[in-house]
Formats: sequence, C-alpha cells, structure tokens
Amino acid sequence: MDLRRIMMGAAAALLGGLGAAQAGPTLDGVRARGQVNCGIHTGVAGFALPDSRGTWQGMDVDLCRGLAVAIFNDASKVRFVPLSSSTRFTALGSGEVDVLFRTSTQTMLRDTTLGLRHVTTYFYDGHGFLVRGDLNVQRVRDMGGATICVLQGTTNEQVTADYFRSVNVPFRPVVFERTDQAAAALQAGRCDAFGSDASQLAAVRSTMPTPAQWTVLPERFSKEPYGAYVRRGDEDWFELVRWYTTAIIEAEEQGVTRANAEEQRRTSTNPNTRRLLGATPELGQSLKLDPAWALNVVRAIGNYGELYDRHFGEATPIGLPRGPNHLWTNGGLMYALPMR
Ligand SMILES: N[C@@H](CCC(=O)N[C@@H](CS)C(=O)NCC(=O)O)C(=O)O
Repeated sequence: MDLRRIMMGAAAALLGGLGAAQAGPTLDGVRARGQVNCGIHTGVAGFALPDSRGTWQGMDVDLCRGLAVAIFNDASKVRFVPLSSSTRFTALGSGEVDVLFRTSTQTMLRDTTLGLRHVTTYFYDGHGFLVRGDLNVQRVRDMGGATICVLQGTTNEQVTADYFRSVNVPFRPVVFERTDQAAAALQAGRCDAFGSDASQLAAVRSTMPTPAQWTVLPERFSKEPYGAYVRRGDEDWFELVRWYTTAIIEAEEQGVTRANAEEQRRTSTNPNTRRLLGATPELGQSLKLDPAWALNVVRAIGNYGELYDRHFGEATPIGLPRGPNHLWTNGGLMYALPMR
C-alpha cells in the first residue's frame, strides 16, 4: 500500500470517528454528480434493449435503476452508457462509468489483470450455439468446417476456439462488434451458428423475424456467471454494489415483493426482514445509505424472482426457464450471503 492511500485511510478513519458520513470516492462522486453512470449492453432483449418509446428495458437496466434508488431513492438518477464487449472494461477503468451491469462473465483473469473487481453473481449462464432449426446437427462436434459468428472481446470467442480445438474439429470464426450484426449475419446465412451465452441466444432468437426457425442447441460449453464490475481501490463502492445485489436475492428468499415490501417493513416480526427493510437501521448505516435503501429498491424493481420473471419469464417472448437462477431453496444457485 502506498503512503498516499495510508494517509487517505487515516483521514477517512478520523472523519469517521468524528461522525462525518464520508463515503468512498465513487459514492461521493456519484452523489455530487447527482446520478450513477452505468455501463450496459448495446442492445440485447432481456438484459438491455430500448422499447418502442426509446426507454431502456431489461434486467441489467433495472439493476442500474435499482442502484440509483439505493443511493438517491430515485430510479431516474442513472445515465445509461451502452458499451460494446471490447470497450466495456476500459470504459470502467477510465471512469467513464461507475459500474458495469453488462452481461459480463466473472473470470479469474479479468479479476486479476484489468485493475477491476467483479462483485457477485446475479445471473448464471453457459455458452451455447444458435443455429437454423433445419441444420440437423445433434452435437456441435459434428459441425466440422462450420462458420461461427462470435462477438469481439467476449468470453465466447475463446470458449468457441477452445472447444473446437479440444475436439480437433476445424471451424471458421467470423468476429463482430455488436450483437445485431452477428444476428443479421446468421439470418443472412453468412454463418452457420452464433456462439454466445445461452440467455442471449434465446433473446436474439426471440427477436428474429421467425423465431420458430431457429434453435439454441442444448449443449453448454462453459460457465458464464454474470456479475457487476467496479474499479479496484474503492472498497466502499465495491461493498455497496455487492450488498445491493445481495439484497435483491435476499428479498426473494424472505418473500419480500414489490407489492408487500412496505407492509412487511411495518408489520414483520422477522429480525432478518426488519433489518433488510430498514425497520432497524444498521445495514443502511454500514453502507452510508438511508435505512430504507433496500425497501426502496424492492419497491422500485422487485426482488430477484420478480426481476427474472419480468425479463425472462414464461410471459416474455424469451421464456427462459430459471434453471440455475432459481433460489438455492428451489434447486438453483442463487444464495444471498447473510445480511446481518
Ligand atoms: N458473457 C460474455 C459476453 C456476452 C455478450 O455480451 N455477448 C454479446 C451479445 S450476444 C456481445 O458482446 N454483444 C456486443 C454488443 O452488441 O455490444 C462476456 O462477459 O464476455
């Protein structure tokens, strides 16, 4: 640790001791600016896509809005910054955005080499392939010589190459910058398959002119756990984003919904629920937020299950089964660390 950091830490400790609500530099900057700058996808249904009125919609988009609510109790205090896969991490590193909620897989080398930190998993996925339904392949390894569309700067580029190399089957990659370009190339027959995370393939399929003609093959070739990313060196901001994400899952675990959150705060006798919703103030205080931060978040965007259903559930064109994104109590992997 360098001297400047030690001095800054000592100064912060002193201020803390005097009772000043000094937060880390990112939260202070966000508050001074009056909005969170949130890096999102350039356009994929389910995670981030503008609707017919040009309003961004999707799980990543709502996670950005919810973060604004946790800080300002105002979902409009967010600026969405669409970023391609290959520019997202440099945009975060340079300070153009405060956080990424951008379909970003958490990997060891991203964590250890980019000067960034991934936070905690909010979506479990895996790499798959989208193909024309009449292509008639049972297994991807039977696609020798195929042309495969992938997106630049994604894990999917490497996973595709690793897989075909591991089974010693040749393929030809065609690399694009944006999802819509890859989808158009697939549609036009310029590639035989599109390799990406299965959720995004389901989303792309749902926005094709004739979805029924397209199939996401059932094999999965990697683990793609999505997490928010923040810059290194601001522990307070890291903690805020981590416990904010956790609170949304915890709300579902406790049966706190958009509709009942307010009432639960008033009437619940469960100490965990009372803490989560700010009937007692310690969680909010520890993050330098209003005691009602998590209550406000759930009222604004819902708990994790509500968020999933709204953007990926049966009633959406994507209709993606929840699978590993179910709560751990329901056979899935979503497990909130204890909030106490
Ligand atoms: N999970 C992958 C990225 C998944 C992803 O975002 N893939 C496509 C969408 S299918 C993409 O990069 N799109 C770029 C764009 O349209 O900006 C990663 O973290 O590298």
